[in-house]
Amino acid sequence: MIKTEICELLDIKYPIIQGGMAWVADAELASAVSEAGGLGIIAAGNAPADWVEREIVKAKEMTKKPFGVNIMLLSPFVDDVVDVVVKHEVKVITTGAGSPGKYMEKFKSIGAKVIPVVASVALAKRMESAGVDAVIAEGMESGGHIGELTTMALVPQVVDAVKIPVIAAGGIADGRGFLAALALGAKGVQMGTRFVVSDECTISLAYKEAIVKAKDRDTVITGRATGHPVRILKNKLAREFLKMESSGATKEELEKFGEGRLRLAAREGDVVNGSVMAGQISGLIRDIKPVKEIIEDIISSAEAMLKEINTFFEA
Ligand code: TUI
Repeated sequence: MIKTEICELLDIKYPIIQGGMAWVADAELASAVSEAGGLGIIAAGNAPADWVEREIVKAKEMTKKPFGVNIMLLSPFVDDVVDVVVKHEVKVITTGAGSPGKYMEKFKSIGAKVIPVVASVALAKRMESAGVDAVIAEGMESGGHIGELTTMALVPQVVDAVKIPVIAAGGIADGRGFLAALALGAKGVQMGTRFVVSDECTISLAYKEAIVKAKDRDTVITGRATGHPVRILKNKLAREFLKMESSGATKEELEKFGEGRLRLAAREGDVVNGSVMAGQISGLIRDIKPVKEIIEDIISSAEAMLKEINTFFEA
């Protein structure tokens, strides 16, 4: 049985956390992941605080197990979202796209476990000093807003730089990736794209099918010019966006062009003109299946691999 200190810290069976994906990670997906023994996460994204509050209330009805909320720090509603998670005493708070430093006191006042996503050693160290409980080291294989380092390079460097547990994210979707993350010194994994392609994920079927169809080189990084690089699947929107970037469009023009595109793909199923955020591991994902099966397959194949590895030493 694979157990790490993350299981104890978060009161979960398996050290598997679901990524906090805007427009994707709602109460339904989060409660399914928590029920299956991982940690489900509701993503606040750019949503107003009343939406986040409704999802928290729903998730509490759907599972008695712990779940978390991801706060996207670039959101215009971030202050109100922080107040909502504090009001509902959410057990685990993950953050993305910035530093949660100024909210730490509020989070700690409710005894929440705070786990920021970091994309560098420097931020990981700063977060450790600020008193967070763990960090998620997210490589640029991930979908959505990304940093510059790969998971393979980032995770061991963060592991060596901090004493708190490190969770690996980016490019992980099966038992091999899970075990590789543990070999790098991580105490758990966070997966996004794999959970998008699950039965319980409520986004459009077209979005899930686009990931299933994707091959290894079918993602691209847009938005480098705006200072917010974002990995998405190649489509008409990606081509148009990159063309605008290379012809010198302003940050404002690009931001305006990108507005509402994730919602368009995720909720309306327009995977041609919408932004289909997904990680490089999309090419490995071939089937839409229940969350419980995703998690149990990862654990059982990791355990089988460990047994096999042991036989190498006995020979
Ligand atoms: O946040 C994510 N992934 C996301 S957020 C998002 S919504 C969005 N859409 C367009 C533009 C911007 C956001 C879609 N996907 N992952 C966690 C993550 N955090 N990845 C990278 C970072 C990060 C980057 C820089 C965290 C901190 C940071 O610097 C903060 C500092 O103060 O040094």
